[in-house]
Amino acid sequence: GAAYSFAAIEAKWPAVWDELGVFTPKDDGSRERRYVLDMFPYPSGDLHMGHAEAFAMGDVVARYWRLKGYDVLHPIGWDSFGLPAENAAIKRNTHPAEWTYRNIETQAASFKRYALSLDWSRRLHTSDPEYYRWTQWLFLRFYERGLAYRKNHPVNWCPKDQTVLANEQVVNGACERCGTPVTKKSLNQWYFKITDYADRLLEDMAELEGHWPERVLAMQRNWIGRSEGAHVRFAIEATDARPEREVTVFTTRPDTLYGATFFVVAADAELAGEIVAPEQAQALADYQDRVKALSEIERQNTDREKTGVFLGRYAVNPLSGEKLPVWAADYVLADYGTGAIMAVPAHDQRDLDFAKAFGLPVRAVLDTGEEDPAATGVATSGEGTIVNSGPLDGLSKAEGIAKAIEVVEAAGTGEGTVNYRLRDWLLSRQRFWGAPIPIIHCPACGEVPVPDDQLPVRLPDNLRGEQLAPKGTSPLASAEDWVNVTCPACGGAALRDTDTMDTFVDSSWYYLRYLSPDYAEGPFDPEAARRWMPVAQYVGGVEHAILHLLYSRFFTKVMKDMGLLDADEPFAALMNQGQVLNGGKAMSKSLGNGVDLGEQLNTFGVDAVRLTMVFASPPEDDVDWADVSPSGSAKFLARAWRLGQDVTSAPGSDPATGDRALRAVTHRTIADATELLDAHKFNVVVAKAMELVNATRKAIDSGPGGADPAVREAVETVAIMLSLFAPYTAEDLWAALGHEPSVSNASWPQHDPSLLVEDTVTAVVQVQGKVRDRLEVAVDISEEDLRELALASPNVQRVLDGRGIRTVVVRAPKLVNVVPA
Ligand code: ANZ
Ligand code: ZN
Repeated sequence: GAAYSFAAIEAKWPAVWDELGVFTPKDDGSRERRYVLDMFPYPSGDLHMGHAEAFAMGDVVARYWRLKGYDVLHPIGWDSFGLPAENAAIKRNTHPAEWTYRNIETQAASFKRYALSLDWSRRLHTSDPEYYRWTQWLFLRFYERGLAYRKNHPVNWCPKDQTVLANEQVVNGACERCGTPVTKKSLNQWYFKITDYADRLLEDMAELEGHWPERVLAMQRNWIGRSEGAHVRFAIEATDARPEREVTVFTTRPDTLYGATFFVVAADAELAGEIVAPEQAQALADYQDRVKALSEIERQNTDREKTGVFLGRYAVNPLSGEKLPVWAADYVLADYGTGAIMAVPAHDQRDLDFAKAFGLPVRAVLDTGEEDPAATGVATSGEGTIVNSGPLDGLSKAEGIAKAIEVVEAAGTGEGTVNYRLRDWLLSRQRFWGAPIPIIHCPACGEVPVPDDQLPVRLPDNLRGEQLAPKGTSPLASAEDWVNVTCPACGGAALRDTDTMDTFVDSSWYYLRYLSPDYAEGPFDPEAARRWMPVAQYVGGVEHAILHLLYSRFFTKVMKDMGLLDADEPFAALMNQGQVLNGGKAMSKSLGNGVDLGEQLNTFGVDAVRLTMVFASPPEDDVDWADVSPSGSAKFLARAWRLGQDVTSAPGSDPATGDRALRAVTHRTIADATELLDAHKFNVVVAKAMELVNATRKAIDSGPGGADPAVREAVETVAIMLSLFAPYTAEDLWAALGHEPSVSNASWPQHDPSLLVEDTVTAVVQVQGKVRDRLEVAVDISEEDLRELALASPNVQRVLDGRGIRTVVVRAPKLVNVVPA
């Protein structure tokens, strides 16, 4: 027969799929809807091995659900704003759009070749004015709700990229993108008030439990960082030079109030300069200079020796009346809690290290039975009984916390509170290639929103090359005819805001735009959202465990509050695919271990690469390309494809009349594969398909033969299973079986439970302990019958070679041992 050629079948099918529109959802309510989404790509060059893995996994889910009878939505688009396009444009003296849209075309062609079951009609790019018009519209709705605001604040600044960074974009003190140590700079910036949603972001995670990877939920929980505790107000005693001043601390351990022996404010908080005694002002200024010179990396190092400076003032403990020296130190963070703490060295290690460094007293107030922290240098934090603490004495830690809150509340010097680590989302960027912030600054009216009917605020298209280079202010400021506008409120001369939005704003709502990509009345049609949301399966890398997912969850909740959405959560289930490594290491230019996806596809074919990705490991595990065998996958696919050449029964022939043993294998495979797919063990499904191919080949060559309807049933099952991982081969096999395209229109087979009952068993026949034959026998065979069958075996007769028999041991139904005379 014909030979298997991946090139020939890759050329044949895409046009057919396009024409049939098999991957466009019906959206008519005839089937239950399911939305499958892969995190959309950033257009940096062509697709790479990582895309190949992630998208192969998402496609298994989409195709499986389609076969199961769901109406599946599986769209694609591009996250096409961002720095790399701008840097490329500066280097090549072009506009970022050129690089961006050229790369998008390259990736789109590769995606099509890769044969993902995508609905291309919904394609979007976040840098299209038709898209960012709605990003701006959403910004304005957030602004109206008080959820977008501007403030002057020290922000993370990347000196290399010359732009601010969100906390989330600072990794170990360095710019996530370029690795340059991040510094602080005070700037007027736009923020989204995500902190208003901290509680809901936390609470609604209960819905995601069991459907999202546990470690992602843990990272989100940790990022939101909810701490229960108290605000306690301390009076900083008046001096001749300074008036009394009240300073609030945040503590999770109000039970230790009597153990506070000193007081610390963040060295870089304005408060330090406001309260410092005049004679200590110079010492503080010197210390602040030292702190500023440190990189974030150094500051975050917890092992670093504690440093600080005494401010010449005393804080009064509101419960004990004790006077505590006030210090400024850099281990207290300006933007956590209130930026000031009561230091309890006996029970907090950081405070103890500081007390040791500066000879400050240590007083234990919780007797935990452990050794004295003053002596050991180890703070005690276990359970115990409160001591040395007036009204709290004798209580447990938990009782003490409750009681201390009661006491400070009664005294009017504090209250129980909840503190979050989560900060508001800094969204403005001093860069060009992003959605302009739709605000006009008017000398008379202040901030004026751009009216909805003037959206989008388009990026100017006359800036290019060097004009886009970062100068610390947005390049948009230099586009004078763009910046200068009339105020929509008073008609006077005004200026556009020249910042653009963080690209995480674009990606916080793209999953909704897919639902009605041409909708003109809003960002999406609320009716379409009602039909499709939430996303039933989201697929993407764990590098988005915090930022993108948290922001999208926040956007969803705000849109729900706006009445646009019913869903509380955007992504009902999440799958994180592993990385593709080479030689056990992530692929990188410096290691020179990169593998080019295009070359792999040219050498082995799309199906073999996809199958290899899926077969290598469960989706969430890494794949080491040095350990896998795409050529082995290609051989398997050829073997599967050849089955189609040998089936001679007609489509529709009744499998019930076919070979029962093969049917048992087929139906066992179907039953197992269904369970494995539901559990996302795609790699084992591939192994099952391989076993079925082997059993079928055996049935054709040395069993009932290619005309048996059970063989057709087995090969049809192979085609349907393969369509999840190897769509070209599967489609061709399906056609060889005499079916109309497409195999994607087939139904996922149902197993027949009666065929799974194992009513035969293999009996081993030994002569003098050596295996001489294996017999398929009924499970309930009698000892007599089994004995007779064994002795009749030609193999046994040959070995006996005419000798008589001493005894025959029979253990029905599995074993017979013949002992010759
Ligand atoms: C007194 C105390 C006694 C504390 C004790 C802890 C143990 P989490 O759980 O992370 O919320 N703290 C408060 N604000 C701070 C800041 N801006 N910079 C550094 N540390 C700060 O931690 C809350 C605890 O961290 C607070 O409770 C405070 O120290 C410290 F035995 O207050 B504690
Ligand atoms: Zn005005």
